[in-house]
Amino acid sequence: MTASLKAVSPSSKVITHLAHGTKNSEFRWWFDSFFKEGGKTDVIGASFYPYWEGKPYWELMDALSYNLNDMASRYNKNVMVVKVGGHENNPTDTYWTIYETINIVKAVPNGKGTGVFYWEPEAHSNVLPDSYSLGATSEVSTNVLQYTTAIDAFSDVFSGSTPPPLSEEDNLVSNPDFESDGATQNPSGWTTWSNGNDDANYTEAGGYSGSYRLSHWKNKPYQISTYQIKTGLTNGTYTMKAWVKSSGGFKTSQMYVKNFGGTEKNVAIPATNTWTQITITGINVTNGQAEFGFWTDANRNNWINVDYVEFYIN
Ligand SMILES: [Ca+2]
Repeated sequence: MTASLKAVSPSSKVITHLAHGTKNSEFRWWFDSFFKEGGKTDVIGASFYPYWEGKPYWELMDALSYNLNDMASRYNKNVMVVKVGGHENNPTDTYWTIYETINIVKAVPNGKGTGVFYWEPEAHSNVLPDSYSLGATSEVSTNVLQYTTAIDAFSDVFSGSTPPPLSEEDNLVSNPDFESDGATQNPSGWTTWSNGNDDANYTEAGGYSGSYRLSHWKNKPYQISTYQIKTGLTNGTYTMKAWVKSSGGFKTSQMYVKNFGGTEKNVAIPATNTWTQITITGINVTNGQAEFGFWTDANRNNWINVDYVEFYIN
């Protein structure tokens, strides 16, 4: 096969590709036999899918790096990750999978790491007959797709100009992206307090990242707090961030953190139709815990949207 390709296109590179890019023993077993039997290839390709491996990407990076470095040196070949991807509903995780994968390929010695391809980033499970869900899009309306922030990793990793989102490994918020349950009242990982208006607290389509967002809304006045209490924290200085939109017009509408050993800190949720990131810095935790969340004291039909919440130690 290689010989016939080179006959018609001498400059074309031949890639020989195996799945399970973290499994060095499989790669050695296959390529040892391949080269022993006279096989020829220009590039050794690997797939990398933490989702299919059933593990978070950060537990697999060392194994991927080891295998790519070994393939490059053992056979003196260029290597590529020819298929990478993550679940469409978890763009932050996918962002970091791509970002770290590119860094690992760049670090293969002697310039032998030559590329990273996302396999079918344009896909979405709602529009494909096989429901393939490892694309990098969200469905903004029926059959209309938009790339998620996951794909930004391809430019960010080289420009370094955009601070990447926090990795899930470091973010202490449970269900930070409101993707865990689909559209529901009282999303998992979060606790709700209300004045008898729990139905004003729900997730729905239209996320800043992924498919879903948290919303507060009701066609009558309501009070809602959607919050988490974290214990067992290392004492130190923390930061909280979230992406928000709001109708404005509230009596009170804010992101807050309290019960961390200091005076409550909060920031108002601005009236805007554009996703806007708000931040609370300098949260000095001295008692090993914190409560953080979103508090609204609403007039009729006031609304907020919230997505991708971060709480992390500096
Ligand atoms: Ca989301």
